Amino acid sequence: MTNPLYDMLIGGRADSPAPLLHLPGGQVLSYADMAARAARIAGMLSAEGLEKGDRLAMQCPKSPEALALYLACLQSGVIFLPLNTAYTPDEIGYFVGDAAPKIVVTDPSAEDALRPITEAAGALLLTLDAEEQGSFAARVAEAAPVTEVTPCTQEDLACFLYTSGTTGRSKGAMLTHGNLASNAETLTRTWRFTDADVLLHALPIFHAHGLFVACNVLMNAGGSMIWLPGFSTEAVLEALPRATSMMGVPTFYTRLLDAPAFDRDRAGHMRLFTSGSAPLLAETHDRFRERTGHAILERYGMTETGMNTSNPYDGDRRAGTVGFPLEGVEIRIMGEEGTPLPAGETGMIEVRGPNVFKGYWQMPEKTAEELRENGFFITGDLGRIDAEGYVTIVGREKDLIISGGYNVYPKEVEQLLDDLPGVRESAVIGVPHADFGEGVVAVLVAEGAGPDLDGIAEEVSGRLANYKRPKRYVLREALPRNTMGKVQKNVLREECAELFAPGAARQAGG
Ligand code: MLC
Ligand code: AMP
Repeated sequence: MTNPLYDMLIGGRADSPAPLLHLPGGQVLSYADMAARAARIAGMLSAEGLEKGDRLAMQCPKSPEALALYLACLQSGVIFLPLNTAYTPDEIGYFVGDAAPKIVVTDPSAEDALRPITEAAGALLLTLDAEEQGSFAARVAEAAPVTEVTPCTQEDLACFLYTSGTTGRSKGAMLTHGNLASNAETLTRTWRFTDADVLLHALPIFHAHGLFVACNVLMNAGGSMIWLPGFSTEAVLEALPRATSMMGVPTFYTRLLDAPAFDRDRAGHMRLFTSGSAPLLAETHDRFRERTGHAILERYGMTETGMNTSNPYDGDRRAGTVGFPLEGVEIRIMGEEGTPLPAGETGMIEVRGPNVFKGYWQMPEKTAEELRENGFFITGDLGRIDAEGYVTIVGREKDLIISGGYNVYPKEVEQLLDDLPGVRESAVIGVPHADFGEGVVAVLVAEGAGPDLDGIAEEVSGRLANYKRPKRYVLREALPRNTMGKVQKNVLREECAELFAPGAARQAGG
């Protein structure tokens, strides 16, 4: 086979009438339909002169055509760069400058704002909306389909996923065909996905979870997906009786538990619920089991590595743990002295395996800081492995907030706030939030007459994606610091712990 990942996902079923996507209106798209869509898009990419190794960026609402675009890129050897639909033009400008894509596909509503960015970068800007209309669709309709598949090896690059860092600058994680294929194979086997599965797909498709875990696994298994544009409790409740399985972030499960209609009758027939991207509280796991009889299967992964660990399909799915290393994946816990720690001791989680990415795009020094020469990736997560082999994540060394399954790097928000009038300095923290797990809070130290909080909230909303924006602003005389001068964020987190509790006072931005 010349392009194992493409063949695994769609090429091997290019003539199959088996259902792939069940759409909200009742329409069904087969594997053959999807392969034909990918072929037409591949024709357009070729007509536009894109070649193996070129990049294409997509910031579009979820649609079957957006999935077909991903597959067409794999077919053509073009590196696919999916971008969160919440990113502002400011944020997109950075990714376009860094990755230099030849084509950028966006929602028509962002076209005017992105035009100067793509023109400066020499990229072609095309539009594709949620109804699959726009200049992208028009060009694809004109192109002759290409059924040839560009040969790609396991080492060839398939996708870039941008992930922010502790310095505030985003890095393009380079994922290979082999990374994605090996993870899809392992997860399909571990979670027993088959062509009889119908996955309820309510995740976005611009991140590892919704695209590589959900779509890749289902397509590898030959199953189908109930394709929802996003998560809504009503739509999920309505679709559940037709599904066998669902993958979600913890917010999906807490929202379902808030709905009285979510009960054993609605969920009892399901084969599997999985959770990841953020910690699932043991309390949520227990309430879910009581309500439905199902133990949610929690797993642990990240952009740079795909999935690393999973609770067992058979056996004890232990609340508060992320289970065992996946087949072929090594996990070790490192102490501060740089030596591996024995069972039960807490240290830095490091991961090695065919799932681990190739490095950060054009950032060899960042790659060297996080990816050891011996292949272990330093995750920034702190954890331990117990005597039975279960991995527990106990915290993060990296300064990271996870809100509703999206990552927010405080540095990026602080850098923006520090430059605003009336702000001497800021500290951005995550505090408990019933819906999103953690909610973003900005602690500000005033300068001069002090900040205009409404003005700040407005400025921030023009510059940062919605999930990164502080939901509360708190003013403080000074930031607490230790003797080394480092801001003690733990002190601030304690002070602000109740900010999102029911009845807590609201300020600007929330
Ligand atoms: C939306 N908002 C959020 C938010 N999502 N704020 C904080 N955190 C989030 N995740 C904002 C909205 O802009 C809005 O602001 C307000 O919060 C309420 O919005 P909502 O309508 O309630 O949000 P909704 O559209 O329902 O989205 C919530 C969500 C969504 C949980 C369904 O965020 C989501 O789909 N999350 C999944 C993330 C994911 O796929 N992560 C995988 C990463 S991969 P305002 O101001 O307009 O009121 C990875 C690797 C791995 O991590 O291991 O999987
Ligand atoms: P991302 O960079 O978006 O891929 O986010 C990856 C990070 O999400 C990991 O490094 C962890 O900190 C966190 N994460 C993912 N899954 C879990 C989980 N099941 N429990 C706790 N944290 C998780």
